[in-house]
Amino acid sequence: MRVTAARWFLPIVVIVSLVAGLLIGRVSGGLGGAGNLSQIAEQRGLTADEAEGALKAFTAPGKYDEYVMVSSGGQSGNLYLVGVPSMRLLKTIPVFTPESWSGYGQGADWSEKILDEGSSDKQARDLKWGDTHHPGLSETNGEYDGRFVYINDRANGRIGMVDLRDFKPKQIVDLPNMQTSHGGVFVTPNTEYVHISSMSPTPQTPDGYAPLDQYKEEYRGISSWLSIDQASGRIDLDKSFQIELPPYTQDLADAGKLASDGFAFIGSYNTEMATGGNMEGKESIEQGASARDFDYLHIIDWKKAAVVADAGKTELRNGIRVIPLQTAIDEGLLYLAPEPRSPHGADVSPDGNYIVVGGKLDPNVTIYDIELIKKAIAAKDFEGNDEFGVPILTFKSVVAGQVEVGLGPLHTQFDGKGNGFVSLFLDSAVSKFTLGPKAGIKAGEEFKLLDNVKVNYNIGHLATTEGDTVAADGRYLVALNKWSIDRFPVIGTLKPQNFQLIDLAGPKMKVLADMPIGFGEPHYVQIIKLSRLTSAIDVYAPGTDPLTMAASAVATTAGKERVEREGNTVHVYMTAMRSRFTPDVLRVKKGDHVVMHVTNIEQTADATHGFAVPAYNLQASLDPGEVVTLEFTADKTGSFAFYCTEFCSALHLEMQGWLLVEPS
Ligand code: CUK
Ligand code: CUA
Repeated sequence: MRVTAARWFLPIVVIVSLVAGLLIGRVSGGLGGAGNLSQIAEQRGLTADEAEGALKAFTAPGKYDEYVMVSSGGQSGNLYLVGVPSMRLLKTIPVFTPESWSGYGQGADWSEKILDEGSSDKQARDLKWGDTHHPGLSETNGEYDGRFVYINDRANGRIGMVDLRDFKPKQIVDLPNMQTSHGGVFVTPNTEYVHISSMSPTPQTPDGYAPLDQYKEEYRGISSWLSIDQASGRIDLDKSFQIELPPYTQDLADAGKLASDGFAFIGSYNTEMATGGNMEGKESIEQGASARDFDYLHIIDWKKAAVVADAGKTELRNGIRVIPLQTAIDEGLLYLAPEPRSPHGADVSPDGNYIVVGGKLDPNVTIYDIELIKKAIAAKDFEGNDEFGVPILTFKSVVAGQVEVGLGPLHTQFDGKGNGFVSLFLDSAVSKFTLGPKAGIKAGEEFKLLDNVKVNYNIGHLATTEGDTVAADGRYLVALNKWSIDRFPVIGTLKPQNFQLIDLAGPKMKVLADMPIGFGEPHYVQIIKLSRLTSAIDVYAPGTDPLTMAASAVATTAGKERVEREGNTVHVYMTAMRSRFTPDVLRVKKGDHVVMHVTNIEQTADATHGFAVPAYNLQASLDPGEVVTLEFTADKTGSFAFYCTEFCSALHLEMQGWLLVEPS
């Protein structure tokens, strides 16, 4: 379905020149369809630029976009899939939050299990929300491979895994020893590990409490290396390990690749270790955390750390191996490099040579070179140690260059052609700059500002197509703007977020389209070529348990539907197909425990049925081939209608039945 360049080249040239001609008063006649297009542009009040943008972003009905953007969903606890360049919303994937359409977390066994297991004793409560920030697509040899995506819950210190065969979550892990999870959901280049670090340091005490005046002694940051089972994509905590870090606020992070393979880089702020207390005569955290001119980029040798963990130089802490801070120092796993003023992003270039850091309170991006870092480590070129004894590499020895890009630089992405693109929160802009010679930039051209484009408004992250991989292709950039202010009609006091599509094809960046996001709040996205999503299935094999992706032991086939009673427990083996449930009348006694195994026995793509028993607060969605189990105790008598919630056929409205709970 991809549109070939040849098919588009001529029409685009014709249309663009027509539209341009129209605007200088040359109304074209006698050119059929193309002439009409210029009239349409005129009637709709489009400038030539706008009309061109529309053509560049437009994906015709029935055609597919070249890329799929996997977006975090912020406080919605979800992921969203968006087509690029059309910016059409394709789908919501619930992860940390129940969702009614898919019946996620609304009674179906598999989804309840995921949410329950991800809501462990640590929380001592049923978690039904999350704050998703950073999706991490799985990789092979540093390229997206379309197998899995991982997503953090910044609020509750958790991480979820979505299988890109059926695009449904399979696992939520409540991470031990860290109460928040934020920086660097990234995979290592062959998805050996998924990394996530803490944001707020946590006391590493048995009860998780320590007074704030023991912040330096008891609180610690954590870098988690979660081992991935390659067949299922699941996290195996037994094979995972954590590295204890100083109680700084560890922030965004990225994996080394190619030249820097085996390393990871985590930015940090609040190396001042401010703890607030602004009603107790102390500075607020905001003031305290901004006092120093430098914070620290953390440099972790994760391959060495894995060896150290396997050698047993760890403590078992709440079920996971932890490399204590002193061990990390002694074994040479952890180094710091100064980074200017309250940095946020830390991003590795596609070639792996450069690590770009944006300091929120500094107008420059600072660009580190992995070769210089390795040299400084080998030569013990340290400008000192931090309070915990971690060596600090000499700033001048490890920095390849700085580029003044504008105010409030946050995050950087790349085009694979030697350029970086940095988001400027305060300037509401994106700046394009060159990296150094190791990224293919000619001598004399390195570390230069090339271009700047305004965005609307207050951009947080930005993402380029395949931008986190070794195969960044520099086709499009999406700006993820925090504020939209006046871009859309007044529709209340809570405004949409705004994604803006930016064309990177020419020397000048150009905004092509706005996409208001009416749910929030996305932080980061990754953009994968559609052609890489080769694991995706259209229909489940008959009788599939979505949790295991294997045949379910309780699947039912046509003609094998039955009701089995064992004492007070009633097992119902039900099928769903257009347009009936079999059986469609269920008789139980008050107090019975009812276990319903429902199989959608269809094999036609998109023939999804819903199964809702509103009286018992149950709702499931059954895609073709899927089996779900719903359990409840029939504790109230009554004649309760159940029905299919998905408009599946001409006789969908007839797809209903009765649950009769008779008095006992
Ligand atoms: S953080 Cu949101 S704009 Cu959580 Cu990635 Cu930078
Ligand atoms: Cu099945 Cu409606």
